[in-house]
Formats: sequence, C-alpha cells, structure tokens
Amino acid sequence: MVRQVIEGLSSTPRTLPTQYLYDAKGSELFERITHLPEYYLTRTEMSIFDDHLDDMAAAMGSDVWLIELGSGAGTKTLRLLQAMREPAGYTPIEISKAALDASLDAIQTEMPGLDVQAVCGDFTHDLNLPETPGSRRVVFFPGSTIGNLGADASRALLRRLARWVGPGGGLLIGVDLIKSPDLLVPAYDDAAGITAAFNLNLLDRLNREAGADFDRQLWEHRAVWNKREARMESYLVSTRDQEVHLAGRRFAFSAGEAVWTEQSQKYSLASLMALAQDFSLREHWTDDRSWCAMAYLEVS
Ligand code: AVJ
Repeated sequence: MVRQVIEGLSSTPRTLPTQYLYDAKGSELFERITHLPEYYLTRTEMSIFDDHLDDMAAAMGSDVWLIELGSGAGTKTLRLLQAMREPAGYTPIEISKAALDASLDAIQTEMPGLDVQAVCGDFTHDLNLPETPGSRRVVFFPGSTIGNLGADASRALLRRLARWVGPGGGLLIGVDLIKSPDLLVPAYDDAAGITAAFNLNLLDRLNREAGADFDRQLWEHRAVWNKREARMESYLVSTRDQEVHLAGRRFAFSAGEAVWTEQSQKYSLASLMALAQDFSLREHWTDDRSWCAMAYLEVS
C-alpha cells in the first residue's frame, strides 16, 4: 500500500489507488450509495435482472459452472442460480473473507445441493480456479465493476477471463451505458454527501494503514464527466497549500490541486466489445431508459 501510494502521489497527474476505497467503512458507505436517489446504477441493473432473468439463464444454457467476480453480498447471484437449469456449480471470488463467508451461508441455506467452491482472492490477479470437469464455465461480472479499471487493465482482465472459461465458455457482464452528464454527475456527487464521504474515507484509511497524515478537513470531493474518455472521474481536491507526510517523504499540494482517486467508465455495446476481443456478443438486455446493460458474451 505504501509503495502504491508513493508511486501515485509521485506521478502526473497525481493519483491514489482506487481499490483502497473499500475498507469496512468504505464498503458500508458504498452500500449506502447504492440506495441514493441519484445513484441509478444498482437499481437499474436490478430492474434488468427482474425483467430478463429467465432470458439470461436460457442464453447461458445448461450444465454451467458459474464463476462470480467480486461476489460481495451476492443477492443477484442467488436469483440467477435459481433461474439457471441445474447449475453444475458455483465459484464466488471475493477479496473480503467476511463478505465471502456471509454470501456462502446464504447460498448454502437456499441451495443446499449446489456444489460451491469459493476462492478468496483478488480477481485482477491470476488465481487458481477449482476444476470443473465436464461443465461449461460462465463468469458473472455485474455492477459495472469493470468500469473502475482503465482500458489496458480491462482488456487484460477480459483476456484472462476468456482463458478461464475457454472456447464455448461465457461471460455475463453488467455495464453502465453512456448517458447525459446531468444524470452522471449527481450520481457521483450526491446531495447528501455520501459519495464525498466515501472518497474522503480513503484519506482516513491511508492515515491508519500507511502512516500518512492527511487532514481530511483540507480536502474536497469532486466528480467530473470526461466526455472524450466517456468516464466519470472522482478527485480529492486540496482546499489550500499544504504538505502531507508518508513513510519519511513529504508531498506538497497547492490550493486547488486535484488527486485522481477513481474512474467509472461508461460504455456502448461497441466500446465494450472493442475491449472484449476474445468474445462475441450473443445477447444483451437493457432497462426501458437504456441506462445500463447486461451482455452475454461467449468465447468464439
Ligand atoms: C462499484 C465501481 C460500479 O463506479 O459506479 C460509486 C463505485 N464510486 N460511486 C461506480 C462508485 C462512487 C461504482 N462501482
């Protein structure tokens, strides 16, 4: 963490590593974000799920071993598994042991006969997956989580997923579609300030876990729509000239200087498929306002 933070603060423009937004407090704040009136994404994806669950299960076919990336609480997954025709098994991959254990409890209670082989780990790194002999693998990757990765990292992840599932294997992926900044900006800068608290929480974590001395009173959350790159960008902006210390180093910030903490890529089906070169688009589903999409891809 210290090495990554030093690297980020030494680069131009300055960045802080996005993945550290999700400590216990950050995960709790993100959960609150998903209920905000401005944050349409979770609700909209759930409505696509409600309307097209059976179509998704049918597109995936039978004898499927479902692998889920960042399974979290796994509410969508249970419904998907129940709609699938005799799933061969289920592998949730989740970095948080606590979240993994909680979701396993729920799945085992609801579907006691299901073969579940969990993996606690970081899906952006190569992982050892359980053997799934005789069944087709389909990766489930909802929530536009892929949007937090840059183009290179997205391409690399999608290439690795294609290798994981192999020829004939699938990917059911949820993405947030390009829409008006009038909807996007408030979704990432809500009136109640929950997203600001989520972003600023990163500084508390770096103080606690990396020995930094950020004063969160001297930083402000900012959300910007980058039209050219089709992504929302979140920043922490220094409200005055100041110095921050970390691991024996000193970082000077000027008033108004922005540190980039998160990107949330927005997609068209074409831009998604341009990243997913090893896959072909089989089917996709959207909500009635076309704000989000679930796409089913297969390795050709
Ligand atoms: C969980 C990555 C999909 O980018 O929309 C929400 C995270 N950050 N509000 C997103 C997030 C600020 C979220 N993802």
